[in-house]
Amino acid sequence: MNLTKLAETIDAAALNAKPIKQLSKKNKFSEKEAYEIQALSIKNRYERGEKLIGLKMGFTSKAKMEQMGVHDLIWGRLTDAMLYNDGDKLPLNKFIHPRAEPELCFWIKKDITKKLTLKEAPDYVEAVAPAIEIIDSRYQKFKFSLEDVIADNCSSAAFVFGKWYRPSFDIKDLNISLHINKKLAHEGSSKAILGNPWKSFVDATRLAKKYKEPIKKGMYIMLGAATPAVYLEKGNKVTATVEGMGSVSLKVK
Ligand code: OOG
Ligand code: MG
Repeated sequence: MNLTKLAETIDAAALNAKPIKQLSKKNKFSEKEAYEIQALSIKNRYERGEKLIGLKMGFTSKAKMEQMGVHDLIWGRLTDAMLYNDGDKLPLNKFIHPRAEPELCFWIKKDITKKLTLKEAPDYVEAVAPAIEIIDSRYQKFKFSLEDVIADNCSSAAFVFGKWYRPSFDIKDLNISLHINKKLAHEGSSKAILGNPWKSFVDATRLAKKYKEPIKKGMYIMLGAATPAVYLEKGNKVTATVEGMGSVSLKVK
């Protein structure tokens, strides 16, 4: 099996916003190989000039695992081309079938070279913000195996964050909600993220070490959704609100 070829297939699907069949239907590859496919496909983005600016955690909540029928933590890469500003327009034609999820985002204060403990973690975080992640599986019908979604950079497509707060802001049990055009789509608690969102960050440092993708100063870490994701349609205004942290939004055009 040619991992480079699979990486090219998935990269082209993302670039052209054209869905493909699940890679795993015709190719058997392991979780380790799936991460190799992910790294190879992101290499194509770097070659087009994109820069790595962060990492994202996925399936850190039961709500998400149940919605997608998988049961393991995953991580993916965020590039500068995926970053939007609060209030920006999100061009639907760049995506296949985008979904939004409310999240928390960390901004990294200094390079991390080891797996951190929960106690050490706050020292490495400059700030925390409410955020929206736009996921867009490159697979038809948004259906995949765990290996498929890892190879597909964990559906990463876009992200946006709101105002920054000090890392001492207690984020362990905050109401997190997602509105579409002012109508509540989902709400939950930040507790849904592994019982404590800081644990998601600790896991990110473990995985960054394991897969040799160090978390550096200035990077963004998306900690994973606290609620299921919602499909977006033209004209939607999608807003994520985190208790005590205000809101962040995108307009789908
Ligand atoms: C995979 C990405 C999951 C999260 O926050 O749990 C994720 C998917 O659902 O397509 O980003
Ligand atoms: Mg997410």
